[in-house]
Amino acid sequence: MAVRKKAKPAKGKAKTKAASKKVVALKSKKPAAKPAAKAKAGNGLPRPSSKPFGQAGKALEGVKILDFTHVQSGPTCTQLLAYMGADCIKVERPGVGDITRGQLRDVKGADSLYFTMLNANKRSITIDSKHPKGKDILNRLIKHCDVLVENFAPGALDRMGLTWEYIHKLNPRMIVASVKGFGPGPYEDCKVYENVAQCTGGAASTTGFREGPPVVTGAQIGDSGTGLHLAFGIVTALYQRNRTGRGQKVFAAMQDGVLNLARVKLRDQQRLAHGPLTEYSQYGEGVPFGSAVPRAGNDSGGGQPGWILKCKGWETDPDAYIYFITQAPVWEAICDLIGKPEWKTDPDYAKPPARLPRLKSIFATIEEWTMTKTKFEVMDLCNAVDIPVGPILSMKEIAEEKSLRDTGTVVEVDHPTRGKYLTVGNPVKMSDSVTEVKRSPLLGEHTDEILTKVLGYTAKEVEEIKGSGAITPPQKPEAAAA
Ligand code: CAO
Repeated sequence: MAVRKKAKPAKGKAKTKAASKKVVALKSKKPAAKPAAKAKAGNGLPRPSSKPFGQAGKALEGVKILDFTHVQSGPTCTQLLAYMGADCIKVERPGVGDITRGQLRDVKGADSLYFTMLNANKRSITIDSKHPKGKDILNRLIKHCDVLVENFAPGALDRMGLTWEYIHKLNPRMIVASVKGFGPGPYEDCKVYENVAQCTGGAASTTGFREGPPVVTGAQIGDSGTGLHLAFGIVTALYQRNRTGRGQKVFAAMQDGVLNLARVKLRDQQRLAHGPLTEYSQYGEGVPFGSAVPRAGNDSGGGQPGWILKCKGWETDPDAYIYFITQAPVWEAICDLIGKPEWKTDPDYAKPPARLPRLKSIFATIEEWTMTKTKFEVMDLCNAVDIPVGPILSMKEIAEEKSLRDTGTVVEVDHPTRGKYLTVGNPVKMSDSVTEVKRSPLLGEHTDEILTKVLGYTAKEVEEIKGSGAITPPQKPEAAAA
């Protein structure tokens, strides 16, 4: 343990007197400087809180987000920031709101699960951003907030008059964060949805089976994946702002986000120039490689071969499967478990390079064993000897999994119009910033509250705003007006 040295006492009376005179003189000129040792000890940070962990506020408490997002990529980002304690003010078009409120509806008249599961812990205000009074409200919000997050089609924010120059002039501290489909280049003006990003980011061409067409994944790596990237960018921009005092643009293209998640395939593309990809089962089957990374079915993306194997009940249960990894250090344990102890010393099986051309038959043999057990029995038996395996869990099993409920990863929330529903809580757990999931807001639920309590409008001004049409749906249907 480090022992702090005590300051040496000054020698003799005279020295003490002189020193105290010096201090008085300093005090009369300017405030006493903080003792250097103290400032250094904290690296300029406040003293460690004495409050118990989890009770010192949330990580992003005090951060105000002007949430101009819709559909999935942007809302994923702002929901994560809200989970971390940011005040997310979601701006929605009067009468319409985020288009997903009405998409894939399962309960008549209630916001869809698509919306409710992406907009927890936020407040909703309706503003027509193209109405002059709506623009005034937005100006106030821009001055009030720290971050504007948006994922409109390219150019839409500019068409609202909210260019970077305009926002930056109004609030030089504001961070303006955007998701778009593509970065600058030939496709920068394109509108993009999830699967477009999966296809253009390299995921689809490398997913699926060699003999079949490209396949998109169920995980929303284009939307939610890019939302995650953007959230990371925003938090780091907030951190940099502490030093520079100014905001900046934060941009995440969905193509880039998907490519970042598919980077092992760009790795393989470059390896291909130096010979076949020996861990792909195609190699063992003697099928030559082309010029681009092929689809690899359920081959493992890493150096430890793996495959999905049938388990007991597969004939009737579409999810009675397990992912089995033949990790080299536990090869002998695998041989013992599946009743093939002779493979431990057989030169055709004992070492990883010898196994590579035989992976198909090796997995077929392991499958003969897994088919005699349920996926959970295989999981238990394998984990007992450190063999990494993954049972294929259905969404039903995940929804019912107690441990996910206990950790707050799957949360049940109550909603005034739809009743109870499940959502995914904060997947990141922090010891000093505990997430409580609050239901998504109704359309415009917090309009009055934000106008008066956040932006300081008087009751009279709010009435005027209401009468102006800036926060209410248009009186006549658009078609009739045209
Ligand atoms: N008041 C007034 N107008 C509003 C408004 C408000 N509060 N909120 C939105 N609008 C307007 C926009 O200004 C835009 O009008 P203009 O085209 O006249 O400028 C209009 O609504 C439509 O916005 P949009 O083009 O973004 O919406 P869309 O449904 O046509 O396209 C999407 C949706 C997702 C394809 C597009 O927004 C996009 O490409 N976004 C970037 C990539 C992205 O995030 N994709 C992920 C989507 S999730 O799969």
